[in-house]
Amino acid sequence: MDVHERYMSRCLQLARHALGHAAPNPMVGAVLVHEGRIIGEGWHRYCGGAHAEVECLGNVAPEDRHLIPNATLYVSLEPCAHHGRTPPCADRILQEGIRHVVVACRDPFPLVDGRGIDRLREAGVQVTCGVLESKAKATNARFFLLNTAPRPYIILKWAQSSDGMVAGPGGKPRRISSPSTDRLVHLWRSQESGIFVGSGTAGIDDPRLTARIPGGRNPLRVVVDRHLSLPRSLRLFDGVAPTLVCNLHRDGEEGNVAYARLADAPDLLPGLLDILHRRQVQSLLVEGGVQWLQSFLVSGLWDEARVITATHTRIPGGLPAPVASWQGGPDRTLRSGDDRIDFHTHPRMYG
Ligand code: AOF
Ligand code: ZN
Repeated sequence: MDVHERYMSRCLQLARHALGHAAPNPMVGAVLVHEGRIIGEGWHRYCGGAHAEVECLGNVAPEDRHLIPNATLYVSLEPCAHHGRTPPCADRILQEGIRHVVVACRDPFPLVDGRGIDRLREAGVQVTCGVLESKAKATNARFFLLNTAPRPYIILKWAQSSDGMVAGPGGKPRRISSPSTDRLVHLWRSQESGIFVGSGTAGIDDPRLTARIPGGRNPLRVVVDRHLSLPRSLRLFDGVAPTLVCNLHRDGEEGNVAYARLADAPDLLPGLLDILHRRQVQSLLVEGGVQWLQSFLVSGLWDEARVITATHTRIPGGLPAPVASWQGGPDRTLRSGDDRIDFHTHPRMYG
């Protein structure tokens, strides 16, 4: 790893602090280096907050401020050039008199898309691009997808017994994963913008779909309920977190339950993803049921799958897990209590 890569790696580490907080914005980190010493660091903490560059510059100690024009600014995404919720970072960089900026990757957001880099170069700033580019893109896979594809980043998740069952006979709910895995799943929930279940799972399991860990941010709860037949007594409607009911009949809002109308089609998945994309839902954790998971898998509309296998539990005669052809083993495996968690990435992501 060369010097540029080392500082960029730090930028990415800072950026990841914002997982679950920056969406639909990207996660971005910035580091300011003067003669081998970091004099400022920062990251974009939440959507609507200051951008990473501004955070970083704001964290430079008063006695180091005079060093800024001779320092190199590292940032994991191209500095913006537009007036959004905050003023353009490219302008701020010029005001500070910085002469060298190292960027990991271009910002695909249509209002930026190269303009930040151009503005800096036109003003005589040396801009080095592409340092740890693929790592930076992978870190912001959700943001890149939001700006380049008409759907959210999709993570499939299910828990199965060692003999491949996700529920008891007849679909009767069963606790399958270990308590430590359950806490991890709550962390995963807090990291994504939306969480999805079909109406069968909503009705039978009556899940809360909230992130019950300290400081956990609740995702938008999304359910498909074609004919609005789910009872209001379900926890999904408890008002604790916002819920979106995709259905065939109506649009509208009641408290923090929103309704979005789906076009009636044999396959509701494209319409569902379109609604979520239009609402800027950057990522979706799909928790069930089996039929929906299968339909995401069959259509290839997924980016990651996290499969929890309870290695000591068997459920004879249970409800079989989705059938997946992974094209190779998992990219990562984790042990959690009595469980094994296999992480699969869609083959397209390696491209
Ligand atoms: C940067 N540094 O740290 C981030 C950037 O609504 P706003 O003003 O927050 O702008 C959001 C857009 O700005 C977002 O879509 C992306 O293009 C860029 N994010 N840019 O220079 C940052 N978070
Ligand atoms: Zn910016």
